[in-house]
Order: sequence, then structure tokens, then C-alpha cells
Amino acid sequence: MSDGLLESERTVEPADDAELIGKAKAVLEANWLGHATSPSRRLYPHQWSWDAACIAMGYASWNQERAETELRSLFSGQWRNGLLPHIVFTDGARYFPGPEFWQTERSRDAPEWPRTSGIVQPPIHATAALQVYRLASDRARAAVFLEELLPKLAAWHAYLYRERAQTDGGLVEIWHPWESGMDNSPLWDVALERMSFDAELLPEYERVDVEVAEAAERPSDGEYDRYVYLVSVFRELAYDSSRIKRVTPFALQPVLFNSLLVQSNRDLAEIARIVGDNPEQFQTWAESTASALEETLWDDEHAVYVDYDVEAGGRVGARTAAGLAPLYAGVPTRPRAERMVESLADSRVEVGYPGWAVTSLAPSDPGFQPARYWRGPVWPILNWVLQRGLDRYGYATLAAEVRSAIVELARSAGFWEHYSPATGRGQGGEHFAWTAALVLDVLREDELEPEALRGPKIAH
Ligand code: 9WN
Repeated sequence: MSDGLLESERTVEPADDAELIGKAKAVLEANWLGHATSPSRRLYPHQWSWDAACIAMGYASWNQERAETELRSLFSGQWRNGLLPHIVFTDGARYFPGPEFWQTERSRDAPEWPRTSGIVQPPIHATAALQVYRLASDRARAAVFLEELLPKLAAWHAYLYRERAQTDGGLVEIWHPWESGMDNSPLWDVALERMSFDAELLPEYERVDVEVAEAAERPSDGEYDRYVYLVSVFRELAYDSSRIKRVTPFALQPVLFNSLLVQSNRDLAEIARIVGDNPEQFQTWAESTASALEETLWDDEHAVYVDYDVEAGGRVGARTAAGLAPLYAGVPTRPRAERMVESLADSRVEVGYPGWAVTSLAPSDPGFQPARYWRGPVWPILNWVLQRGLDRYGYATLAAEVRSAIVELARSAGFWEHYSPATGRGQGGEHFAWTAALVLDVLREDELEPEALRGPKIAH
């Protein structure tokens, strides 16, 4: 394992863009399991749902077959009720909680094989599938792929609206912090603290993550007890959503999850048009979730969107960069978008001039911890979502600066799970697949200028 030092600290010449692309591809290759790509060989040796979607987007411009296989493998784990599991397991790899802990065989909906977890992750898959089509070298083949994926994507979204939405609104809810993709974000603190359970009665378990990554860069043991407790409730209820919905102590409507869903619905509507199917249902879903975000989750005082705690019946107090995600889906009105961009200063850190990135928690927040996972570090995915949002509203220079930060962090420290906002040092897991994939997405080989013509990357 390398030390995560900045290249400058090692006195190695930084890679130019073409070399960096080569290194990113090598990271994906090293994580290739033969049927799918693991996020990081030692820390996460299986396939993860929203990572896989980002990884497919990273493969899209140069390896159509891999991109298609990545999504196909993920959907091979889809449940009969449409649930797309957050992990599709690979036999024999070491991770907690593994298939023997999830015991998804208790549900009639889970596939016998591949083994999977029993919860979900943010829905960004239709967006990935559409990108795979758009960048494909063989469009005819990609159209056949879209035709194959459309009913599966439709079943996935239908599951979310059927099992995870309240009857009167378009927002869908999560029942576990892992479902947010931002596991130990302060967004879930109040809901987790409210949960009461007897730690003595928890099923026995042993963490593997803290053997493989720095414990100080991972969630705490107390948080893991809560994660494990929630899984034990779900498996006790045989993963039956109608029963879980009645008793789950944790139910939130996250801004990021719902924003990605809006865009995925828009992209699913486009997929339907491409293959000659009816896009109406997907457009209706997109609009209902977008309106609910506008009406329920906008925080006018802080000019950002906030999550809703369904269990407590109120808004979540913590504010993070995830609250900017509606820009990505084109949800806010122009005046709201302008105010959001003005308020960005709170959570941005300068990384590799002229780049800047948002942190997972604003440095000014008393709970900010620069190394502790989703409580401060810079995460490529949050910045990738932001740069797409900024571009969408015409902030081309700002978007390019965020892209520059994503690229420069990887260029100087390597492809890490997350980065220190203070030093740019790599943290968490190393040789990280979706970090490489997102770099490949923002720095596309087909768009590189020949060496001689290459000037400064950012126009001011
Ligand atoms: C639990 C794989 C996943 C990401 C999540 C990230 C982390 C898992 C963990 O790793 O979560 O799902 O064990 O910490 O929080 O966003 O998808 O990269």
C-alpha cells in the first residue's frame, strides 16, 4: 500500500493528461473482477451499485463492452420486486457485512444467485446507461443494450415510487445510512441518535474495514452498531417493504438521492424515446419528484436544499454540499440557482489552482473532520454532481474549475476514495475505481488536444 502522499512530496514529475488517463484506466483494470469492477480490491471486493453506474460512465468513451457488462452484472442482482441491491457479491471475498450476514434468502424477492445485500443506493443508473449509449462506438449495438436495460431500469424506479414514496408526494425515502451513499454524514446523526436498541442483543459481528483502511478515516464503532442494528431489523422482517415501512426507526428523504432520481427519470424518458417506447411515466415521475424538492426541501434562509426526516416529521438541521444536487437535475428556478451559487463560498476549498472543490461538510461547521469519511473530506462524486449542475445553469468557468480540482487531486495524490481538504492527501481506499472513472469522464481522451496545441485548461 502506498502512503497517499502528494506526488510533489515524492519529487515525481506529475503526469500529463494523457498519462493520467492511462493511469485511470489501469486502476479500473486492476479492480476488474472478470464480470464487474470492484470499487477497491481490498476494502470493497464486490460490486457496488452507484459506483458501478459511475464506473460504466468512465468506461463509456473507450470500452463500450466493459461499460455494458458493468451495468448488466449489476442488474443480474436485481430483485423480483425491482429493488436494485447496493452490493452484488463476489464469491469468497472478505467484507463485512457479507452475504451470510444479510441472509437475503429470507425474502421471496431476492435472487438465489448472485448473492446480494438487501438495501439500495442512489439511483444514477439510467443516466449511466444513456451515457453508455451516447458515447458508444457501435450505436446499433448500444441501442439493443438500451432495449434490454429499459424494463429493468423501469422496474427499479417503479420499486422506489411504489415502496419508498409516501402516497402524497414524489420524494422517495431511505431506510439506512448506507442507502444514501454518504454513510456517516452528519445528515443522519439526529435520526441515528434517536434510535434505541440494546447493543447486547446485536448479532455478533467483526469489522473488516478498519483492518484495511485507517480507522480514523472510517465511521465509528457506535455508527457501525447502528448500521448493523438496522440490517438486523430488515432481515428479521424478511426484507418485506410494507412491514419495514411501518416499523423502521430510520426514514429520510435525501436531497442527493432524489435529485439523482429526477435526472435518471429524465434520462429514462430519453432512453424510452430512443428505443421507440412511451416516455410518459418517466417524465411524470421526474416532474413529481422535482416539484416535491422545490416545495418541500428548499431552505430559503440558507439558499440550499435540505433533507427531510420522515420519522421525526421535520427538516434535517445539518447542511452539506449534497444540498446543491438539485442543480444537477435542473430543478431550481434561476433566482434560486443564483443564490445557491453565491452561497457556495461556505463549503469550497482551493485545490490545485485554479481548481476548487466542495467538501462533504463545510470547514466552518463545528462537526468538520478533514479525514473522517463523509464528515469533511473532498469526495469526487459530490464534485462531479456539482460540476454537471454548474454547467447546466451556464456557469461554465466554475464548472471547469471543479473539474480541474477532481483531476488535479488525482494527478498529485493518485486515485483515492476521498481527499483531505487541507492537504489534498489521499484517504480511505487507494486505487479507487469510481475516482478513476469520474476522472475519465471529466477528462476524456477523445477531447484531448494534441500536445503541441495544449494550453491552460481553464479559461478565465
Ligand atoms: C457501504 C463503495 C461504497 C460507496 C459508498 C461509501 C462506502 C460502504 C462502506 O463505499 O460505503 O456501502 O463499507 O463504507 O460510503 O458511497 O458506494 O465505494
